[in-house]
Amino acid sequence: MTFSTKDKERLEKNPGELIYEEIKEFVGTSSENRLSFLDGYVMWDEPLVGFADGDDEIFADYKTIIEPEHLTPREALAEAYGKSPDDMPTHLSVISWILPAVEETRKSNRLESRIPSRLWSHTRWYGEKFNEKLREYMVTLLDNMGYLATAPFSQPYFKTFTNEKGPYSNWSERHIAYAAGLGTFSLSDGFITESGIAIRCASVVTDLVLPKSPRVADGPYSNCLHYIGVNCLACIKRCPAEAISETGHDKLKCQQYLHEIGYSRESYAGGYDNEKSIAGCGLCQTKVPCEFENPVKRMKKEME
Ligand code: B12
Ligand code: SF4
Ligand code: SF4
Repeated sequence: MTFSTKDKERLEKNPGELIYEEIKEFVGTSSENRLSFLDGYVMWDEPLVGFADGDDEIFADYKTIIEPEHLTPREALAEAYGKSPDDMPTHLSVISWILPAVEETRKSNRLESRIPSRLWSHTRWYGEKFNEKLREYMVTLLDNMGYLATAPFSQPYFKTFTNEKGPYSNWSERHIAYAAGLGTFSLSDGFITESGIAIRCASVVTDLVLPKSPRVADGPYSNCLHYIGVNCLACIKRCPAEAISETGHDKLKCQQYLHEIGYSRESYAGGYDNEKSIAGCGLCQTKVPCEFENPVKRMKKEME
């Protein structure tokens, strides 16, 4: 990957736009976003991109909201370069992106009530492989431009743990996306963006200074109809594991269901790397009002 004089001019003029354009272009053109064994089926729609200040105090708060192991962007970048957080440059930024599932995938999952559709399952597996390529691409691009960069999720130090509520990690992509103003959490636990909840997300930490995206949400759950007092609860009915209730999402029940789901190999034939490539569930993220849009925004618009 080469970085031309033209790219340098773009970077100086508007770094945020350059980053957004690069992510959008990669999603739009990469063969990794296409399933060759399904006539080049495209998995992800146009991305959403947001930026957070690497030293935003919310990252320190996550040590209490999640667990003390959750890394701040400064710790994550320093660890990737084998240095101390204090040795990192003064200004750090976090780039966060959202990959919305295409309509056909969402529609196919709406028809299911026990296991995910073939398209959802493939998108869970190959779509995350694409997400991984996008992380790599962005880190290489920033490195070629002369900046420090790391995708914490792809680093050997990324870990998942379990506490009494269930699994958590030391780099939660959704909490990063929340910090970058891309959406909020919900009753089902999923992250609701302007393109809905049927998404995947990822992030990169860098010392390229980027404009902080505004956090317009009123609070960490304000894109969910339930938390603004609307009787929705559609996700509760969608969950075959009874892992969602009016008090929230039981991660342990959900995880157990994902392990014991008993996918039928015959009905998912084609294009598998191995056993693991039949994966996911996400029934609570389709056939619900938050599937492909911010339902609270829609409701407010309808009331205008
Ligand atoms: C461990 C894990 C799981 C676990 C636990 C999920 C969880 N809620 O943490 C299990 C196995 C259950 C799981 C299931 C699924 N997963 Co998963 N999983 C992860 C993983 C690897 C780590 C998550 C993590 O670190 N969580 C941290 C804990 C602390 O988060 P939490 O408990 O939800 O946090 C709550 C509190 O912090 C609370 N909160 C309380 N006070 C405050 C205050 C503030 C200010 C804030 C911001 C929050 C907050 O808000 C949160 C929501 O209640 C991530 C990848 C990653 N590195 O991020 C993917 C990820 C979360 N999974 C994802 C997906 C898509 C799924 C599935 C749909 C499976 C599938 N692909 O078909 C299901 C969905 C389950 C559900 N109902 O949400 C996506 C999320 C998509 C979305 N719209 O949210 C992620 C981000 C993967 C990705 N790269 O996109 N997953
Ligand atoms: S289905 Fe309704 S209650 Fe459940 S997360 Fe979506 S908006 Fe919230
Ligand atoms: S991912 Fe499946 S099992 Fe987990 S909460 Fe959603 S519908 Fe229930």
